[in-house]
Amino acid sequence: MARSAFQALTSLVLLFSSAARASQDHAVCNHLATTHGNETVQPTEASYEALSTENWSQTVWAKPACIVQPFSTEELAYLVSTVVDWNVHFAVRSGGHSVVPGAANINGGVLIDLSKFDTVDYDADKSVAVVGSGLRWKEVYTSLDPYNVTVVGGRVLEVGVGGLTLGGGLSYLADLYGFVCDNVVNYEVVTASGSVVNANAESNSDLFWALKGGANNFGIVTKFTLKTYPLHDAWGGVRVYSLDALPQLFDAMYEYQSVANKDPYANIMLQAFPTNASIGAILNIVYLKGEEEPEAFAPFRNITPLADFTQLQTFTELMLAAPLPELTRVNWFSSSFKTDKELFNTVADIVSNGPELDELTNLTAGSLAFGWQPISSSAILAGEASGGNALGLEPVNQTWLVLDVGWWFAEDDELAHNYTASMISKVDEASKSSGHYVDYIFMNDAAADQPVIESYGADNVAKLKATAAKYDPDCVFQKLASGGFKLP
Ligand SMILES: Cc1cc2nc3c(=O)[nH]c(=O)nc-3n(C[C@H](O)[C@H](O)[C@H](O)COP(=O)(O)OP(=O)(O)OC[C@H]3O[C@@H](n4cnc5c(N)ncnc54)[C@H](O)[C@@H]3O)c2cc1C
Ligand SMILES: *[C@@H]1O[C@H](CO)[C@@H](O)[C@H](O)[C@H]1NC(C)=O
Ligand SMILES: *[C@@H]1O[C@H](CO)[C@@H](O)[C@H](O)[C@H]1NC(C)=O
Ligand SMILES: *[C@@H]1O[C@H](CO)[C@@H](O)[C@H](O)[C@H]1NC(C)=O
Ligand SMILES: *[C@@H]1O[C@H](CO)[C@@H](O)[C@H](O)[C@H]1NC(C)=O
Ligand SMILES: *[C@@H]1O[C@H](CO)[C@@H](O)[C@H](O)[C@H]1NC(C)=O
Ligand SMILES: *[C@@H]1O[C@H](CO)[C@@H](O)[C@H](O)[C@H]1NC(C)=O
Ligand SMILES: CC(=O)N[C@H]1CO[C@H](CO)[C@@H](O)[C@@H]1O
Repeated sequence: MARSAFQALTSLVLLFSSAARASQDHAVCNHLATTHGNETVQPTEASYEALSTENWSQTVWAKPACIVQPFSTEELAYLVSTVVDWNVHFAVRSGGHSVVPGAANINGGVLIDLSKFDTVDYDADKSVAVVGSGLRWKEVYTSLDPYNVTVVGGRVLEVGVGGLTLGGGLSYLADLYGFVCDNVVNYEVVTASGSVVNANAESNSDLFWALKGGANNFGIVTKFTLKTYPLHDAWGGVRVYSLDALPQLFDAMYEYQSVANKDPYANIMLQAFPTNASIGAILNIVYLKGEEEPEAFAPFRNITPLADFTQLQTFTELMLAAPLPELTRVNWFSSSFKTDKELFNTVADIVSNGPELDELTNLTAGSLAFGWQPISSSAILAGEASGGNALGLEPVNQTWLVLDVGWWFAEDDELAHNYTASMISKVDEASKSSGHYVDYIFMNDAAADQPVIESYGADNVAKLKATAAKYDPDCVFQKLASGGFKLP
């Protein structure tokens, strides 16, 4: 009796507080619609539907109380202080390609859509470009192409600049210049108090370091100043193989990753679709010079592809050939490990023959792809040379494995998660037991429940927390913007 009365009371309180929250959400949205009508989209407006589902995976679609699209840093600063004053929950979105529910969209509350931060300003004298945080990489690269320069950025052109850069960022230029975050020289940030702060090596250097991998825990970045590098011509493209070629491809991969001096202009990413034999295995080959068939790719030469699309082209054209896959619901998981022949064989077996594959295939439109991403110690050393980042990586050669799972219906969300989580934990166990585990989970390829920031190491976590306490003393980016990879 007492127990059920207590339960009834708690649910009443919960009901009341969620009703109170909803009415607060509507009040702030009505206020913003009155004062900033041209930046505020209410659920009754025609563009709301498309904007609230402007995400790659349907698992992250949500229904915010309203969507705001500030068109300047000052407007964003005003908006943040308003939302904080009203104590309303919010989410921040750049390209919307995170697969983590709640990271870049929100049910109720305010969605801050950065798409109006969309300019690229190239400064040839300083060899930098100031890039708006709401852009996709396509606009960044095509704006810089006329000058024959590029930036260290994403590998698929539809993906957003903001999330990719704040998660560390893997680029085809990483072995040469470090990760995407290592090539940011200034962040313009709106903090929780509504102040505009520039974070770089000279001023606010603690925030500068924290943003290199620290995601949305410190403020909202409006513009990134990125180093530019001369680059125009490249060679490469994809080669397609049947799944039968996987053992040979893994042998070649091991050889490629263990040569004495890996050519930093050479990049490989192996993707395979063990649940979809008709797609098979795809090797993305990228050489950052206009030279055909460089020696770095020799280990792959004797494996006959079903199709070969490698050619001389511009670097942007090469990346344009990799479209955004059209999948309905998506999740992904990440694991990192050192280079070892036996471990490679074990992992290859888990991801291409594991019992989870049958289970996944039984889900409606269930499919699994794995991506094998070699990372050289030179990438980590280049990051250290440009001031270091929060990622906590040891300078060793390693592989960042990603498992991408796709399926159709919401009722299968949990099973898709569980089977793929089971595979990644087998990979983790194999690398741990053989002594080749790398304690780093790549945020941009990680599932919501993977402990990403914890993997940066205790010292880095302590520094990140101290920085958050300084720039966001009221924990707004932990409590009101609670989606995404948060500080532990
Ligand atoms: C097809 C495909 C290819 C990919 N290729 C690569 C790749 O080559 N390299 C790589 O590193 N990753 C890659 N990724 C992963 C990608 O980096 C992540 O999905 C990333 O989250 C995408 O960034 P976004 O801006 O589109 O995401 P969003 O979903 O908009 O944002 C992700 C997170 O970052 C936060 N955030 C975004 N912008 C800001 C900002 N300005 N200020 C504060 N917080 C912000 C959001 O709040 C959210 O929590 C790829 C993803 C896909 C789908
Ligand atoms: C919105 O209104 C403000 C103030 O009236 C104006 O300065 C701004 O240009 C408008 N923005 C858009 C996107 O129309
Ligand atoms: C860019 O490179 C191309 C091809 O190498 C060359 O024709 C063009 O003149 C260069 N443009 C600039 C602005 O340097
Ligand atoms: C990483 O591999 C390269 C060759 O690819 C080698 O020169 C280098 O010594 C290795 N680095 C470490 C730290 O083992
Ligand atoms: C997949 O579905 C088929 C048909 O329903 C069933 O016979 C089989 O046992 C299932 N496989 C797994 C691994 O659940
Ligand atoms: C992969 O196979 C699944 C069946 O398991 C199918 O539904 C899906 O469409 C295939 N994916 C692609 C990209 O062909
Ligand atoms: C998924 O795994 C969790 C945790 O192990 C478990 O509680 C849950 O029942 C599983 N879900 C399904 C649908 O199997
Ligand atoms: C507005 C928009 O781009 N929405 C897209 C969200 O993602 C789905 C699935 O890829 C697309 O069909 C929508 O067009």
